[in-house]
Amino acid sequence: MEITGPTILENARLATPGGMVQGAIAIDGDRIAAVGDTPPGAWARVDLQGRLVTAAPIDCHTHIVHGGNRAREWEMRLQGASYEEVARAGGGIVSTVAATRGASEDELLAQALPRVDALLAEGVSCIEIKSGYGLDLETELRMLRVARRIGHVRPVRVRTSFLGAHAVPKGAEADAYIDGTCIPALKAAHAEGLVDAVDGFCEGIAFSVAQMERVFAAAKALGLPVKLHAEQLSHMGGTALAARHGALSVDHVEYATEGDARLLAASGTVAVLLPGAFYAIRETQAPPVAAFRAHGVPMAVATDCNPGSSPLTSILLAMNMACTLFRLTPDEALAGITTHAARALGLTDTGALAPGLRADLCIWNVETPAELANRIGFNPLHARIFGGRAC
Ligand code: DI6
Ligand code: FE
Repeated sequence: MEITGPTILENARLATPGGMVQGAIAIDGDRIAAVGDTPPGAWARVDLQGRLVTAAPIDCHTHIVHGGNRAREWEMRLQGASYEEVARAGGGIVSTVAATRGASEDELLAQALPRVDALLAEGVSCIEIKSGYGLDLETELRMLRVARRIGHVRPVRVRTSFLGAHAVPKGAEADAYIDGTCIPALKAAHAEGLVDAVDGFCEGIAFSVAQMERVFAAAKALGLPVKLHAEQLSHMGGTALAARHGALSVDHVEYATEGDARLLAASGTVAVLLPGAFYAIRETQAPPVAAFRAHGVPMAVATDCNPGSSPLTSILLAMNMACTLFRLTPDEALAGITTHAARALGLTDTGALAPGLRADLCIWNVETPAELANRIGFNPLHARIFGGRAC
């Protein structure tokens, strides 16, 4: 498919914020010009033959830039070791830190691109990419530079999150690391224009609420929005902290409570569900989806693509898992990888089929969102339109 000028895609099934609409969607330049009815004028026309059109998926939580892999550690976990046991035994995040520190910018880019391409093959238009496997100033910045380069060498938008507070590096003490390395690295990365948001891992094996509070204060001083890996393995109070700071999102949230759901609703913070991590570490506690729903907390869905807890590079499988494992409806899962994913990144110009938004959309060889979410390991993408161009 090619789009060379103002174009009407007609005979489509459109998944709009208000529900399914039969009809046409018009694209003018990099924007959606109309949804539902056909604007007058001399537009090129493409017959979609009843195909489903959605906003393009946004993967709003990834650690897609990293060195090496952790297949060996996975084998250990298959023998019975838990994710936390592996981490305490010197495996886990810190082993990826060693591999990432040892890789050049070009090597990190070369390792990341096949994973990026897997997401693009499913139509993804925007990827959030975190640092957090450097844990020193130089490597944190290198990861973020690689993330930015991905947006230049592929037709995809990249949003970066500084995740210096991901793990305590070997031999360091947590408080000294936060004040002496993490916060100075954040300032340096921001000065280089490498940071769109600030993230952290609030957990027993990572950082406390008090430590994250200091990172968030530094983010605020720089005018950067915050987000947090919260209540993934235990209830630490990270959700309440994030809500207090008006965070864009709290991510994982398996151990969040109904009280947390109330706080998130009040602060307008998105709950990002990461079923790939839940699956891969054989977690048994599912996030409180019913409470999120009852209190009107927007739920996003993402891959959490990382070498340890979620070696997943399929946004469609994340969508399927969100339904099967967490009981989201297919419509909720679709909103989770589009509208609410955009919101989790603070993006207001994409993530829905609505006039005036960026023309980031996907045409699928299925008829309904349920068909899109239902299959496992099947990619029905017909065409991907990124900023008004088919590519
Ligand atoms: N939670 C996760 O699931 C990932 N990071 C985090 O804070 C895991 C990252 C890894 O295991 O390498
Ligand atoms: Fe993560």
